[in-house]
Amino acid sequence: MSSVVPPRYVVHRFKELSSTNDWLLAAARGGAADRTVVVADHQLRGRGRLGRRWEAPPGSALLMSVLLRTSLAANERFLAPIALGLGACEACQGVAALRVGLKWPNDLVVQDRKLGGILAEADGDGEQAALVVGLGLNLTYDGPDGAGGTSLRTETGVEVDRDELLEVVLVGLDRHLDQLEQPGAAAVLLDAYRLRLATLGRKVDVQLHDEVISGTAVDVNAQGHLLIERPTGIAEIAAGDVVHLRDKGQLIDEQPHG
Ligand code: BT5
Repeated sequence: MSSVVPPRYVVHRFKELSSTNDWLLAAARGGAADRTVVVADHQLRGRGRLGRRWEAPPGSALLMSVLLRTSLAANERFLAPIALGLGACEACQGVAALRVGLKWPNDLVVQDRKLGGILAEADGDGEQAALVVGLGLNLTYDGPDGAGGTSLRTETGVEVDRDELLEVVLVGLDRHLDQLEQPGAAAVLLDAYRLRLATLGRKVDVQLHDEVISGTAVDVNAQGHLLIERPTGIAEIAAGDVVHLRDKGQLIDEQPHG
């Protein structure tokens, strides 16, 4: 099969790495170019957010990171993982005919089952900052017991070709990043993000480091922050772990009056 990967991507492939994000952050410090990509069959220390682990047996997932030397201003860098998240959702639709949503900020979900996750990290700050955005997308492994995960195979019964999926993800990412160079493009990308965001309209608990905010997720603002409607007003969440609550379950749990 001939490759459709946009030519400016240079893809490095490994059987085993500590973590694709770690490898690429080190490569960035060594001067690696914009759109360098790394893919691994297996990670020994795959990382999630907040020091958590990302698990996947060898060959069971698309594990990749992309280096972006972006001209995005510091307050617009949150758009890079959104561009990757959208590209990944669209790739699942294109390659596996599966509708995948996003859980704020960037989890890939089918219904509420976690299909994939994104970890964005910066090396340095200011204009020279290199952004590394990593994606773990389950092909045949449903995630660790009890984590509520799923895989493309579980959802579709089909084993997707990892390299084909990688190519389509990169093409989609490229398209969204190119769009971002147009004036007013952030608003367009954010609209596409809102349409994918399974969190909007849901009752949620958001775990912050010292409290839980409960309410209905109503929007994301221009900074990508989640807006939660509560009886006391709107809470704006910059970072936190969202749990989608089951609306039906909540109704059943309600105590009858009187
Ligand atoms: C994330 O973290 O969802 C971001 C994961 C990013 C992983 C990619 S893989 C390529 C690149 N290189 C890296 O080292 N990392 C990135 P978080 O929201 O913190 O979710 C982590 C939690 O998800 C864990 O605590 C588990 O409960 C659960 N989990 C772990 N592995 C999973 C899997 N394969 N599928 C579903 N859930 C998983």
